[in-house]
Amino acid sequence: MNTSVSSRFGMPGRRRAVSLLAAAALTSGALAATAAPASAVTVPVCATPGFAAPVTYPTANMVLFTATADFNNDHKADLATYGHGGGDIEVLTGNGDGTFDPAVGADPGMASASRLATGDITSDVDSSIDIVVADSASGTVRVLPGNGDGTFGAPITTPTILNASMVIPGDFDDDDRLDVLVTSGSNNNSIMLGNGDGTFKAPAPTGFTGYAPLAAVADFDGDGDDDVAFGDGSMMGTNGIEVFPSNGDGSFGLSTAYGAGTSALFVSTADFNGDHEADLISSGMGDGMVLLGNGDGSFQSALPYTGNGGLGWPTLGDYNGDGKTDAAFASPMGGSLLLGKGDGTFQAPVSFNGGSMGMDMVSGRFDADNRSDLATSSGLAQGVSVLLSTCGTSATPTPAVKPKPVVEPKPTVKPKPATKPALKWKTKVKLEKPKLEKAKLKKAKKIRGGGVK
Ligand SMILES: [Ca+2]
Ligand SMILES: [Ca+2]
Ligand SMILES: [Ca+2]
Ligand SMILES: [Ca+2]
Repeated sequence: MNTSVSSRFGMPGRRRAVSLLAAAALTSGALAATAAPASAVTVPVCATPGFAAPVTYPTANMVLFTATADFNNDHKADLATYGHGGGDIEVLTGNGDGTFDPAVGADPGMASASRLATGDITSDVDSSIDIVVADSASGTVRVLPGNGDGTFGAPITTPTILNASMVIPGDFDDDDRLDVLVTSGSNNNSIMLGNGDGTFKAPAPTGFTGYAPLAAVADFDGDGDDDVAFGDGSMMGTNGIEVFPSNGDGSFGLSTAYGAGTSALFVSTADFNGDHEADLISSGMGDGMVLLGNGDGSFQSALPYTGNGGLGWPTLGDYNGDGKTDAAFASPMGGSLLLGKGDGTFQAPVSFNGGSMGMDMVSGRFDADNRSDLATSSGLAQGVSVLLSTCGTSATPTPAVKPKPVVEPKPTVKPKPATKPALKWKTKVKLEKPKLEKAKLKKAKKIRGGGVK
């Protein structure tokens, strides 16, 4: 693994909180969960939002990175980890009640991976969720094709840029096949268009030559292809965020720069004000900023927030179930939860006990309530910790006892506003409900193709 700052902090791969086919989250990231519009959601008030004590599931490796998606097509979120020691990817199948089955190794050949990203990279072959990473040791983008049952086929590798530090899935040429943005600590951030079979075309530079540990991918201007936002890439930077509009062929137009405080090191995306337009959130050394998107590729002035724990990237979700996007931050000293007000600002940060937290954290719906939960690497320990969101009660499920299969709670269907399609953010949708990704993506594309915003 390279030893750049980004690697040490664990490059999040999430990106597009909303865009792409990623089931993660993006990578997660995306991530995470986009909250439904506050106005359309009626939910009980969460009196004292927080997290139950972390439950740690053993892994063979010392977990650096974690991802969540539904790898076995049972509509329950699963976990994947990568770390040192075991030297491979491990998968923990989720039971849908907040517990997970024991870790199973998936790719013993991994040499030095970036943060894990997920999505249906091999969409021409099947519809199951795959894992994609940047393997800096071999200089490749590495895809583990999911078999749809929690296992994976032989890795598919494609040569990539030097010092690749993270991959973020997106559809940059609007062909419904997942591509990847590959970021680097050596200023060669590039796009690799996906062939739909797990391989990619040769890297094409994005035009952003800064250090970009965590970039945001979403369709910021609503034209159907995914765009990219980079932080200024400097630990001490002052430049803010640069937004690159996609040309729809894997290349990008001229960027627009937005002021975003003193350190936009990490940039992620979600809808913070419920207007279904992708917004941006930055963080880094010190505090961060939210930039509300106008839906045409432009953004409003930065709204500051405090409470990221000093250095960390936001893990976005709806942790109190009020339909407004929140941000959680991990640090070795403990977690920090910022509840969204639904206007791009946050309530005062609330600390939570994350146990022995690493820097990498992902959000997902691990049990049957309407709130996002968290999974985090457990510092230097061999395991992944699951933190279920609570609302004043804290019944922590124990991993040892496997509950009988009861009637599986149906995933809550988020109400959609009648007047406006909410499907612009492909990735976000995928993160929470992988099974619906394709259909939603298609629908979103249709809507966008018709010029509706
Ligand atoms: Ca599953
Ligand atoms: Ca594509
Ligand atoms: Ca918005
Ligand atoms: Ca919330």
